[in-house]
Amino acid sequence: MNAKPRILIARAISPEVVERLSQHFEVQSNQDDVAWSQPELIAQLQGKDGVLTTGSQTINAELLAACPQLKIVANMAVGYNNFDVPAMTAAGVQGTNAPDVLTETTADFGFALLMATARRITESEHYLRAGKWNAWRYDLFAGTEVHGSTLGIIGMGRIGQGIARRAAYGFGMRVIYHNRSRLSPELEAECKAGYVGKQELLKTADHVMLVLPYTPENHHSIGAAEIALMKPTATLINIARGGIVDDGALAKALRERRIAAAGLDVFEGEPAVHPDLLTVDNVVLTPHIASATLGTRLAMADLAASNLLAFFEGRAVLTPVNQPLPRAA
Ligand code: 8YV
Repeated sequence: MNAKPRILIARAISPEVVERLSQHFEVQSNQDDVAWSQPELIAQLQGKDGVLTTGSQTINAELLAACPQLKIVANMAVGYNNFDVPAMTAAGVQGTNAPDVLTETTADFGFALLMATARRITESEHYLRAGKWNAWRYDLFAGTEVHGSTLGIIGMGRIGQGIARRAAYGFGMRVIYHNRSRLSPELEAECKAGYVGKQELLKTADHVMLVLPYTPENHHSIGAAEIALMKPTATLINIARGGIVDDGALAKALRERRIAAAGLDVFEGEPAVHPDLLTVDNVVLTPHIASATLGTRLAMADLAASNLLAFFEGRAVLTPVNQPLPRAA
């Protein structure tokens, strides 16, 4: 009988999925809180046939060249900007992501962050905990209206559509969106969302929600010039990827009250956070937890595991991001 394929689990995941994988593969698992550096990951990948990893671990040509036995990288994330897809394809390495299973949970969080930001929930809690609350005032932590306002969504994939439905049906919001391609008329009608140009969206929306994938082309695509287009009463929510927003320019705009507030779950260079963001009051900051319910994280890991199983059983992977060329022997 052939030896079992050797799999590396690069970040701590739900124990049930480690157990499932262990029944089929020889598994080595990083259950530490700390992510491996790139040289550490390369060292750990020696002799491994596959790896289950997260969106924060870079898979590039250098790593692929240093890990000739590697055949598949299963990302436990819908976003895969951590992959150099052409390099993986050329190297004959299959890439997979984990879409769909996190859509509704992530859309819930986008809305939670919008509510917390517009209604100043964390800022007012800090005030209360600091013992500063001594009287009712008509304008104490007066926020921005959510119901009936206009939500602008940039990036109208599955998660963006989930947010649009929540906004339109749950909160009676007017929804406008901008995306690389327009939705079908049927989907626009179902999401009650109207397509607009990016500039019009930034000028018109009361709340701007970023849900687009990161690409080198949209690096800092929300910077000082774009923020200047927004209403001074507007809020900006980023649940997409760090790097899409110029965090330094945003911190400056928030400090100068050029926009009312921001809610950020993702940061350029995370887990580091731009120091200027830590010193402004009108921003809600969360540590990349939009998909973080145990059920959803289990489903994401399970889908990554299913991709590994399918691959090594010679079946089609469930959620491929490339069609690799044959790997050189
Ligand atoms: C992940 C995410 O938690 O799915 C994504 O793209 O950003 C998150 O759900 C994160 O990338 C770790 O894999």
